[in-house]
Amino acid sequence: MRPDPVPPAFPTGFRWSAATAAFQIEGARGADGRGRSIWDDFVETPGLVRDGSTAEPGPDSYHRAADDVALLSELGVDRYRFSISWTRVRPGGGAVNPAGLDYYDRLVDALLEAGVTPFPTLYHWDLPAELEAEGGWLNRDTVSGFADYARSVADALGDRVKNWYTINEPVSTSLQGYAIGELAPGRQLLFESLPSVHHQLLAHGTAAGILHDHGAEQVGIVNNHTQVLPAREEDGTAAYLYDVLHNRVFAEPVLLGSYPDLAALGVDLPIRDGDLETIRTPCEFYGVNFYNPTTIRSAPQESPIPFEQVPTPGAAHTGFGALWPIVPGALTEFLVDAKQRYGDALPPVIVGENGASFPEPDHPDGRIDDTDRIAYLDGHIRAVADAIAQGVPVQEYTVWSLLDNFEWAEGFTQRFGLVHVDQVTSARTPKASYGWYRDLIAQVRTGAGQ
Ligand code: GBH
Repeated sequence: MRPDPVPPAFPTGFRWSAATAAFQIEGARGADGRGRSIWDDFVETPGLVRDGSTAEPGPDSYHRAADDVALLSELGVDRYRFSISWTRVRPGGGAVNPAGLDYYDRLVDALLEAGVTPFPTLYHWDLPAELEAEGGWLNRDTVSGFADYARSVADALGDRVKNWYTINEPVSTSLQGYAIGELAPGRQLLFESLPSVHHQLLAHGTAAGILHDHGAEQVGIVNNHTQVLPAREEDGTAAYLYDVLHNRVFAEPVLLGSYPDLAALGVDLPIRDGDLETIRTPCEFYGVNFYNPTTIRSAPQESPIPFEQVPTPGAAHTGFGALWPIVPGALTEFLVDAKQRYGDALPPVIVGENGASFPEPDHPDGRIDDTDRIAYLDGHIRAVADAIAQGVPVQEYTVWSLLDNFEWAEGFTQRFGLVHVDQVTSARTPKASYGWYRDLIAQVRTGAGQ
């Protein structure tokens, strides 16, 4: 079904963006003295990545950044969300590697030249492997390592880059990386993983202070959020716990300066005096990555965790499978609920990622008419407009992703791009959704304020 031809209404000044992340697009892992990250270890461990791929070359954006900038410019986005690789800038978490900074220095200049505002993320999951060997995000020392890294990036780019995301989706790192092992570093610590939550949030607050000291105008964390739905009436407790662990543990220290009550889980976080003040450092926006609602039921007695995820009844799903339902209204409801819950403690919201994968050929002959992606994006963009109409201060919307890229444990099997990428030749071919998004941005801009 083609979307409604009447474009949604957005306030004047609403911003549009598209996103990528370093490990997912750069390739060129041997270039410039880049160190090893936990993702290099993960992709080299047989059986962990679905198609056995290693992220190389993928889009090869390390060598093709000019192509990416041209695509962004033609798309007409206000900003580009990309991430900076800690292992290029400070290999091993050690001394600054100027050659590693050069790539980002050139990318920033090229974006500014093209009229696209650079909006980098400091941490999108590529922790130096040497730091993981010392405990990674379970170890409080990683916070000071991150502060040093943030300082060196701000020193090098802060004259031109004024807008920053600190940490991407700490929930994915804690739950999938440290608790159940689906993502790097592949640990299976269940509730013992929780110190990684506190240390990532502390790293966010510490870096936010450093970036502000370097003249940053807009800084924020970007959390992955979901609307949690109980499968049956008797699943209320399981759904409540999942909401605490997936959403509230990450939102409330940042917005309110306190953690939700974790007593029911029997865990203690390694909080020291002053930590919560650091985590609550005032920020100019709150980043929300949103993909789908999550339906939860209580797990069988023998399970080590008290909940499990099940398909959302009645919902179609993306190419990622039954646990990735398509329910655009869930985004409106999540945003309205967050505004009700947090009131004035919620700063302007930036949707930092939203998008979907669908099965598409590796080597298309001709154009990819990705009507299912267009419908998904159209529905979620209208859901954002609805939330704004209900009083939620959303300022910006970002498509995940500009490019087909390396989808972590799913390797190259999931395509999220507005632009198709041949994973062998790295050739870029805009899909129908690219032209659709370009036209939507232009129409909304023309119609804004009317
Ligand atoms: C975001 O994660 C990420 O920020 C981004 O890098 C990613 O490409 C994008 O979404 C699309 O997934 O089946 O073991 O591979 C959103 C949360 C975490 C959901 C990983 C899918 C897959 C786990 N995602 N998860 S696995």
